[in-house]
Amino acid sequence: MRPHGLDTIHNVVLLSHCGAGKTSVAEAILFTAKEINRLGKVDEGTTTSDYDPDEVKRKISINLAMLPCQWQGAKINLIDTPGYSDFVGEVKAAIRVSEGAVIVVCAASGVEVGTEQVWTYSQEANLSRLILVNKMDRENADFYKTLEQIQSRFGAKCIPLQLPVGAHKDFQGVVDLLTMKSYTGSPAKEVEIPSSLQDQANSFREKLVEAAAETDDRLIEKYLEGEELSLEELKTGLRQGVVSGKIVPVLVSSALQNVGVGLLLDAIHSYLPSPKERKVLIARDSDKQETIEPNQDSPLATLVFKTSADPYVGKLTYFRVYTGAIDSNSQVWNATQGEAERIGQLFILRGKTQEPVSQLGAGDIGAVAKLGLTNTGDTLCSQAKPMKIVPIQFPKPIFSEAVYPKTKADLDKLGAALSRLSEEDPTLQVHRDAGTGETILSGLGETHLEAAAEKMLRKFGVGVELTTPKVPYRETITTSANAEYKHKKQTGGHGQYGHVLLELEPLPRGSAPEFASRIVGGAIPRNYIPAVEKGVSEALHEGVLAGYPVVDIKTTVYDGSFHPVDSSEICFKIAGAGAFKKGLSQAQPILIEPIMNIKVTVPESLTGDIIGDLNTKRARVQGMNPQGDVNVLEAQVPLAEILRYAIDLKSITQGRGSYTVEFSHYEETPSHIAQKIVAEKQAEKA
Ligand SMILES: Nc1nc2c(ncn2[C@@H]2O[C@H](COP(=O)(O)OP(=O)(O)OP(=O)(O)O)[C@@H](O)[C@H]2O)c(=O)[nH]1
Ligand SMILES: [Mg+2]
Repeated sequence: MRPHGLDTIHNVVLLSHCGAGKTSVAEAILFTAKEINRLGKVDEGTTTSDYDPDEVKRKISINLAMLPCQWQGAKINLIDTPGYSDFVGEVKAAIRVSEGAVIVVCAASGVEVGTEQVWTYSQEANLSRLILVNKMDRENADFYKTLEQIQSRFGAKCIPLQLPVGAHKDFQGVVDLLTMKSYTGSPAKEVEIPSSLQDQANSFREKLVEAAAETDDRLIEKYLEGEELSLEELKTGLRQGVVSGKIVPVLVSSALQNVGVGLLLDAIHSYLPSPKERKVLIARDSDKQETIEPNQDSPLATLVFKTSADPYVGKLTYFRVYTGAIDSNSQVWNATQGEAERIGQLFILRGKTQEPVSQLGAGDIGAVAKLGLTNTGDTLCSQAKPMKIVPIQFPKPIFSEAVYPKTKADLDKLGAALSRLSEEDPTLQVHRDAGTGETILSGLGETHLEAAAEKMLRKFGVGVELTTPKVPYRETITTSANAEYKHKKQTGGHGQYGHVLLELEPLPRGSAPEFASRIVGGAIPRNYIPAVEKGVSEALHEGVLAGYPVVDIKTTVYDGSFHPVDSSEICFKIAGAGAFKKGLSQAQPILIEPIMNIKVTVPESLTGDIIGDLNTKRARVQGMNPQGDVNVLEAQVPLAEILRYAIDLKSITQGRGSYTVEFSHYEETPSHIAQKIVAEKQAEKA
């Protein structure tokens, strides 16, 4: 492959609702561009893009995949992404390194939830777009109905560039409204437009010509004077419209039959922008951003957008070059970490295959193996001119499960495997819950965590079980109490003696534990006071109700007695713990539970259902802010009620809702629920 410059590359992300056909379209593109000589199928697990064993098994895409091809002298870096919402982290990464997007819509299902979501993401990222109405060969495929949905949701700027010839079993090809030719069969043959389609084609062409003319003063003048615009002029106008986002052409295909794919490649090449037409976003200080022009001859700046564990080469780092060029076997500066990094052999990736290259220039995308300190989101640049490219905004985890290793051998490898997993996938997080002692894996949904567990077994050989996490309840007291404990034993020679009186007082929620001494006159010698405190702080680990840690208490030792021979530190520790436990039982102990702040974003029409559901979850709705045609609900809700909210919300809204959640504070658990928890704990103990 000859090296490509800034203006002969297109970085194009494929986006859609799950299953609209992105991976199949990508496969047909590679086949049409002669990068592969056999057209693989998702259903047979033979596509270039879905090569990961988990993808083959599930017949869905899980990871983004790089699928470069050559077309008419240009290099098209196609990036296939997963449609399933649990894997949106991959989508965000792919969008960040693209200038253009092809949004695939299924001709039978029309515009779906995921279509609207990727439309919004690509709009936020300012990507130039094409829409591809795919699966025209399917039963129930309806181009005109789908077009109507597209235009009503996304606006009249979505204009057909093509019309289908036939549909379902009779789908034969497409009419190109610019050249007014038909292209049917695979490989495509140019034929005349069927007479039955002629009027339709004329009227849609008129709309396309008008839109193309409107992008340019000179063209619109000519158009309004009734002059015919040349094909070149139309293409130029159309290109301006697409690059600026004023026009989104709608195309037609059947990926399975490889129909319409050559014209799609033509459109990507002709209308989607090159890296040269997009500025580079640089982060100056903590939150100041500025843009610079991309330039092949400037100092190097590349953004790392993905890290994966490859079975053969180890850690594989995907990056996009924004300015300058990067060489194999060189040294670069990791500006994010502030350290130098050695670069070995550079690769171009095509699915799972890696082609070695000596250099990658501005605008291009590649990978390198075995980097030591570089993470996703880092900028690799020249040490002489360090800069940081604005990193990718990944969604925060919302769904958690507890991870239990299956065997002792799994336990030993668990920590390392989990940290590599979260290093690979920035939408996964791991932490140990100090309250419950569980290892918690958090991500974007149930499927996301299941896939992570499968990956852990396959790549790192660690078998785990995932379960709903325990709620980190706490215990505290509601009134003050005094308690006395005397530890006294006479066994043969030396006896044991410690005697302590404690006062327990409740503190406000979220306080640090306090301990004080009011001993005067040496009722307990001063050197034994730390032992009393130690006894109390050990007793804090386990409450008297259900054995949860005890919090928000001030303990004061105010009296006691000692024995000149039999007293010891250990005796006062035992007495301190004993008095504290007694005090807890007397001070009307309660169970408290974590309350979360939750923000749910849902379509207007589903707001009532969401509030209804939240009410059954003991939530307090605190605010409702309409934003466009969605509502953002803010509520406080006990963690115990929303452990599986990702699943509930998906089923209530068919995937139209999203939420974020964070810890707020602890509150008393209602007594009927607390009683149940205490009873369960006691049964567990017995
Ligand atoms: N009839 C028909 N089926 C298609 C076409 N394109 C894709 N399919 C089928 O639709 C299903 C999903 O196709 P994929 O290519 O995996 O879709 P995707 O958008 O990559 O799916 P995700 O990656 O899971 O979001 C598979 O069974 C394909 O064989 C098409 O043009 N016609
Ligand atoms: Mg796919």
